[in-house]
Amino acid sequence: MSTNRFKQKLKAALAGFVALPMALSMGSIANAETTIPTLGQLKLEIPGRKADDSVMTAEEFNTGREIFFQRCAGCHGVLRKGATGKALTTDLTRKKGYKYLSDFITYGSPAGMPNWGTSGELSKEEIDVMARYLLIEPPQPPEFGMAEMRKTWKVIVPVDKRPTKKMNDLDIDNLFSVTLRDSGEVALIDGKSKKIVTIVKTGYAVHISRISASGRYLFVIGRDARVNMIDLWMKVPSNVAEIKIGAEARSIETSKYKGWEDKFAIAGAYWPPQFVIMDGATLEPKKIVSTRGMTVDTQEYHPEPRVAAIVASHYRPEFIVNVKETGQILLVDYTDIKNLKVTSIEAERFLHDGGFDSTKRYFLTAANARGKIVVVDTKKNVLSAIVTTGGDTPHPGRGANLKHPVHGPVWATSHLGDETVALIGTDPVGHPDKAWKVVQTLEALGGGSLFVKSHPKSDHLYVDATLNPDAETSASVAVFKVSELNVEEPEYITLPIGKWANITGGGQPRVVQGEFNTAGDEIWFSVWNAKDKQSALVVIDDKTLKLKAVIKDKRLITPTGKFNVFNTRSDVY
Ligand code: DHE
Repeated sequence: MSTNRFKQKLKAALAGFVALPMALSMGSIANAETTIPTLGQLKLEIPGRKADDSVMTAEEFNTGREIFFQRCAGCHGVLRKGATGKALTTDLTRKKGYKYLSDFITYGSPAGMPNWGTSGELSKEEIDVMARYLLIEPPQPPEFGMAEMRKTWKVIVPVDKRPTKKMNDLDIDNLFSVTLRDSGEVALIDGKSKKIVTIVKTGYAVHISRISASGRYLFVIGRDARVNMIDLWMKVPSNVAEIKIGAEARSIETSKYKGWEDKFAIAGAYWPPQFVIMDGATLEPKKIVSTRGMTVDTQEYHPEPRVAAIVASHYRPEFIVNVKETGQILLVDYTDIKNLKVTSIEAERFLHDGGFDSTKRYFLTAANARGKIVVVDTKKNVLSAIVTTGGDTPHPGRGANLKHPVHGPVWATSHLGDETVALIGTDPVGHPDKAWKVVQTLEALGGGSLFVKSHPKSDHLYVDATLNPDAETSASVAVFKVSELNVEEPEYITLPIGKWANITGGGQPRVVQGEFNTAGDEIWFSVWNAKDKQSALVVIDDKTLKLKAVIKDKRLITPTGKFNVFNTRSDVY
């Protein structure tokens, strides 16, 4: 037990985030065409090159494009308009020039740009190519409309061939869907026995799992925008439908409003910037909606507003869609898809992840690069507040709901860029003076935190520090006792989860994303190592904070997110 405090202001945490292996599958994008100008045309100096030299050869251009999509697009955007990372449009890059760009890529910056050169991630030759690549116009990747989507759509098991009742003896509600990031699979693990029930092939670098309101269907989305639909009623759960909804994506959700359970699924794409509403039983694409449009602040057109988190309203037949770059939150009414009604809420730019308060009425979501949490009232369909967290880059996941001994119901977010955890009051009726205000700031292990977690039955708040550059910190979790938050500087307990996993064969395993079981008496963490190294899942007894189990299996390759069926479908966190 220790209360070590790492107070470094860890901008490097952000750098680590994008420096993680990100081999995106960008096949369709890799065919885009562009003309490559000469140095004379651009009036640019590149040491050792003459004015009539092309800025790069076609081969170099392909290399640059591939590296950009793998390493840079997540933060800077495919069209380089900037989001978490700075804009890299040619009006800016040409002003800075080749030398500046290659130095920047080599050494990084304290504001979060990874040091691609000095870290050894990119060679000198690759950095040279990247600096030149940034001097020419970004290629516009192809669109992906209904025709392309339908070509990829497969119903593997038609609805009338599926079981009419549950064919296995699994406790489905206490099943965990575990992302096996780099093998493009999910492991379904029984919550009680901790045994792997089956491993299901999914899209490349799976991002998240979400579960239909009934609990029968599991939806998984990969970074390559492939959606897999798994039927948990089958003797051995497996894929029953599949579709690709673009070139790159992160979010998926299903309809949850009473009377509309399991009716629709929705997936949001990073490229092209759009979302698609699909049939909830077959994934047949029904309606594609582009998210291109005006930013909420300067009201300028943005060509690449990516779809970040999507949640399903419990108060209305609506999906709530975060549009990252424009800062619009769209409330999409799915009762009449032909005459689609969308309420557009002016929120804040750079929306990312978020979740509900304990009543499920308010959606709290991070505008991470703006240091804000936006609150939407999903009953009245209005913006309730925009809260400045006071920390650097809030990153809540779905957040954590706590009953604070002084401030009443609060929702928590940790931060990528520093050690703080902001607690925001969420009870406008019982505690009106605290609602939508940061009522307390906790200090946890250090920067690089990705996720916080609690459960209505737990008296603990768990905070990871996954991307902290210090190996011991990134393999540990801070735990606060909720009933003891009534002091000015609450202490936390450090759980050395990475150590408990007793990983053999090396690597630098990072501990990420706690997830409770259905009963709310144990919490699971991933011990996430490189894909050729041993990883594990570690289960902690929530009452005693003692190690309960370590799950190891050579099939558990790069486990990251874990999604308990009951908690995910009912938004319990
Ligand atoms: Fe995630 C959720 C985007 C990197 C693990 N991630 C999300 C969501 C978005 C997102 C928009 C919310 C989806 C929703 O609720 O509908 N993530 C991104 C990125 O753009 C980013 C920063 C960079 C990238 O290029 O992908 C990124 N994410 C990561 C990782 O490196 C993580 C740690 C490991 C991995 O598997 O790739 C990671 N993201 C997760 C997890 C969730 C998530 C586990 C779901 C958390 C939850 O509790 O719901």
